[in-house]
Amino acid sequence: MKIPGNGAAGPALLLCLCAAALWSCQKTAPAQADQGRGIILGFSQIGAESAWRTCNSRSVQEAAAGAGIQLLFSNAEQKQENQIRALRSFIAYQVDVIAFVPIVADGWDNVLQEAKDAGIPVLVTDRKISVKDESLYAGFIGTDSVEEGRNAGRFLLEKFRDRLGGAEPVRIVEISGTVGSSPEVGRAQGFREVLAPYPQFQIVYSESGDFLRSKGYELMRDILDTRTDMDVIFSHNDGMVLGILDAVKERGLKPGVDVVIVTIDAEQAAIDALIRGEINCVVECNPNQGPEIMELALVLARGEKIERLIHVDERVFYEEEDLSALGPRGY
Ligand code: GYE
Repeated sequence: MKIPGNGAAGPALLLCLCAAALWSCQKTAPAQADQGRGIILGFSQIGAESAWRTCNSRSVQEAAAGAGIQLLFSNAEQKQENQIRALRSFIAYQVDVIAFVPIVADGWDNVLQEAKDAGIPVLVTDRKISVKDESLYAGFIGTDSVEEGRNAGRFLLEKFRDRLGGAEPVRIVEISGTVGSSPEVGRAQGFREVLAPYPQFQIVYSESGDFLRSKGYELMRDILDTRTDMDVIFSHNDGMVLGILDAVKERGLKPGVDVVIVTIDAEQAAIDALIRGEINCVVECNPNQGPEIMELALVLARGEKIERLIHVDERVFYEEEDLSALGPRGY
């Protein structure tokens, strides 16, 4: 699996007392100016694999600055071992709260036990984890990947309603996200759940593109070398779909017309392609989680409990929808 790094240096633990950023991806105002004075939050981010992720990092940094929370921001450059090292350094530093985006769902039990033993509350953000003891973390805030997958499936039910009950198959190529990550698992699950009652929907090929545009392009170019017998391409994120669009066009095919394209995230570039008719449906995944993360961090820093599961708001964008009033996406 080829994973680009974010630079030659090792994962940097940056003391990030972020000044007001020049540009913002946040739609909500930063939480409670100055309420966070004296609070230190250790945040372990996955890396910068997509525009979505960059926006997610910016949202966290801007919201921390707005709340006056001292943020120790660590970039794991796509490696779980770097994230575990970052969490250990937060524990050694005795931060008030730890928050992190788990690159994959498994493998967190030991380090979270260490945080618990040190009395540091942990907030899981964006991606979900699977641990033996649920008390190892305080709660989760992030996106509902299963519902996103369902929404992608529901669009296809509507798009191909004429074929429901008929004999003609709807052949689907799925390009999925990072293997073992909760969005990869959840999106695949929700998608299949909705389509399962209708046997004409057939997933004829499924491969991970690791949420990377470059991988999406390479995979689709290779797939189109051997087969064009597909009605739908379902991409687990917009980054990959942008590469997929390039590969499809290189073959002289019209994306959105010759093959139906469904994707998840709702980056500006994907919305633009939807408006151009090259994508048929974009399921939103909301990266602007910073303000809520800061509010939850303040509660945890006071030693109080938070809700176990919080999903952020998301919607779906469809072809032929009037999106002229839609503001800039910011990512
Ligand atoms: O869809 C993708 C990213 O974890 C939900 O990660 C997130 C996913 C998002 O890089 O673009």
